[in-house]
Amino acid sequence: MYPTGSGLDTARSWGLDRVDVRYQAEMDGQYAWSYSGDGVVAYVLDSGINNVGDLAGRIDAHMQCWSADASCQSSTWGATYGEFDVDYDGHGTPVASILGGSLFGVARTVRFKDVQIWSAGVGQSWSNTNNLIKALNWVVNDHVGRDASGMAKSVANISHQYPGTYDAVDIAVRDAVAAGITVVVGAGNDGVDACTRSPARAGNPNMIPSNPNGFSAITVGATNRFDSVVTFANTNGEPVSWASNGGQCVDIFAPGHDLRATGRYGTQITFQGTSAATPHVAGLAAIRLEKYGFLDPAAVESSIKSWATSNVLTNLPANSPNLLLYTMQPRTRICCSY
Ligand SMILES: [Ca+2]
Ligand SMILES: [Ca+2]
Repeated sequence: MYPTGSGLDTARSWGLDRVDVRYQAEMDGQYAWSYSGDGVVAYVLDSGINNVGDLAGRIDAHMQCWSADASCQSSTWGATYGEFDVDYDGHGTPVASILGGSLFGVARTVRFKDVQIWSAGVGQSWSNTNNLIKALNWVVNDHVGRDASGMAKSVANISHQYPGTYDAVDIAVRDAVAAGITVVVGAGNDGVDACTRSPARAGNPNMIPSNPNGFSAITVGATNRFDSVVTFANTNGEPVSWASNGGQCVDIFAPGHDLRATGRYGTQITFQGTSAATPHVAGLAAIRLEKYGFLDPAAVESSIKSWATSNVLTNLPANSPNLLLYTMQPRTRICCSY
């Protein structure tokens, strides 16, 4: 039903067109991939994923983590909690679509688990860090439950930020990484140093409390179609009302401005922000996990960063890495007809 293995498709968003090549001049209007995230579970900690568009039939669990319950609750999409039980906000659906949708996604055969940390404004309070912590705890248990040896292939996408730093949030990220889950986090859209935000700062192992083993997330900033980091001063003829966070808690940049994805009603929408950049990287993490069978999160991160395109970005915030996501994977042909 969905493409597997390698493939080539019209790039329905400039971000897909950009990440499969090294340089602007090579953009050809297409997106090519040699792995699609087979066998990988993508946990999307967000406003929910609707079973629509290029995500239909791809979601294997639906967890509600925004109520006052001590732990996340399994629920039936659209039924258990009524209108709150779907992606009412319209954020999580395009995030998932960019990560792995069959039309707009980077990793087109990944399976999803929808871990809803807010809905229709419920639980989205900036002071409410408990939902994300509950969600990460559930993800760790589910990941371990899939393979007691800790070798399940898992990526968690968190396109969500709080307006300050919260030790408990970053410690929960640390514990998920320690369990073997590659955690990918948005840098945030405030135009500030990402080290002043949680969980964005968890991209830098030195910013996570009690972290002797140096675990960290992969924190992602956002670029536009001209390979400029999105800043308030950015021109290029495209208005911006937000700016990517930057600094030494950011690991890598990816397309995050004026993108296309499946929206909550199943139709194509425009979507942007570091929320949109992050799932591009999470998609590549899924591709890496398929390609190598299993990698621990540190190996996934180092492979993505060492394979990234260096020194093509402009308007880089101070102390940020000049690294742009590059997804194309060399693939050894297993058989004989060329
Ligand atoms: Ca391309
Ligand atoms: Ca990192």
